[in-house]
Amino acid sequence: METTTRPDAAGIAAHVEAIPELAARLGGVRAQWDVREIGDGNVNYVFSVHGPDGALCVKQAPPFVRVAGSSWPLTPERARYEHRAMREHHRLAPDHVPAALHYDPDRHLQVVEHLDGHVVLRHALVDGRLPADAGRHLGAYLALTLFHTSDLALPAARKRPLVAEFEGNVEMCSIMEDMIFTEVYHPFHRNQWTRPQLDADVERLRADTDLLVAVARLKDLYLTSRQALLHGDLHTGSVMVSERATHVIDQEFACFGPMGFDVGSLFAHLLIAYFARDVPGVEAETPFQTRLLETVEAVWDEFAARFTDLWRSSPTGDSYPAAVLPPAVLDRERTVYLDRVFRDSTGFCGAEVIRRVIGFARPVDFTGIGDADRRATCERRALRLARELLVHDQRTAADVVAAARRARLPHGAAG
Ligand code: SR1
Ligand code: MG
Repeated sequence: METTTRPDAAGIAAHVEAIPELAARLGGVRAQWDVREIGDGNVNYVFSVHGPDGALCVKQAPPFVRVAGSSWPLTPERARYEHRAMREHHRLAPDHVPAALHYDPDRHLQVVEHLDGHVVLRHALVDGRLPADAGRHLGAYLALTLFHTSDLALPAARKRPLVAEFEGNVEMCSIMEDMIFTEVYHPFHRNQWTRPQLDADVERLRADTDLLVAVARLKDLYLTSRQALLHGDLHTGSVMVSERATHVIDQEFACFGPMGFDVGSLFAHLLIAYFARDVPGVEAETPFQTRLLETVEAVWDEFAARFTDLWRSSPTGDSYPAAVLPPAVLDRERTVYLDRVFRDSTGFCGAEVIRRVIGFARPVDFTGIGDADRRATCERRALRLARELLVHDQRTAADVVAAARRARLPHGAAG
């Protein structure tokens, strides 16, 4: 059954009621259930259902992009890939990915564990709140999901069929291919930026050959790499946090691709939050901004440490065979491998920042700044960092932090 209209609370409750295991989780009877639409993402409808004994989250994919309606058709099959990736990532990182409980292929509807007491990380950041362990949790999540779906952990005979499963997520991947790496670099009807303040910045960026080449190389990497099973859209709106826990949701863009795509996207949105808190003329970084930069470092440090440990303790894949590589050489190669992931991450971070400033799906961190001049100053600084990350290789997370701080320094009258 195709979903061509907006699902309603009664339909969601009826669906849940028909599945005894789900109804039992809620307890009571349907008339006692409280169904609310809670989704604020661009793509799908999301509801919470609370009963006397528990709660569930229900997500339905219409055959179009939610915020655009029927003017932008999109395969509802994305729900199948999301469900499949969520199951895989939950198995690998159960503390950081909710359990996928049910999938209805006809309605393109999934039911997942309700995350009690959580809020969307982006909303928390806009409110000036950042749970102390979120960076460490996200680094662990990235290490577990990316390592265990790579050739370092999976023998080729298991990895190839898994890659093949996700190769079908063509429409979602092509959104990323077009939106991040191409559309923003030429006139396209969905592009938007703070006008007229950033007009000259956009023109300059589109004429910047070094930057265009760097972005083209990243597009090639996204298209050709099958390094690990990615979340595929890891921004701060895809992360739910409570004071103690961190969970990653919304895996509909999942595909095999370069690890740096996930790591870099997360960096990008932490850095967007960092620049969004700037007040022109005030040079000092606020303590909250410092914490955001520390979080970028915490994500990378935890990721690199956990990834290295996993590689040492569970080298169960077919790449880098221990049978032929002496231990000291293998140890050095671990560093080389992570250096490459880091370089890819900073590049993808730059590309993601640019598309979020001048493309579709601009983040509320920036759009929520009512004063257009102030917003443009914040966004211009973010663009400045993005160029630096794309055109000059950064070696460490501390280098990225230093580059972010430099991007805030006044550059002429424009700020
Ligand atoms: C249909 S495109 C919607 C955009 O918002 C999502 O979060 C993705 O990032 C995508 O680019
Ligand atoms: Mg999303």
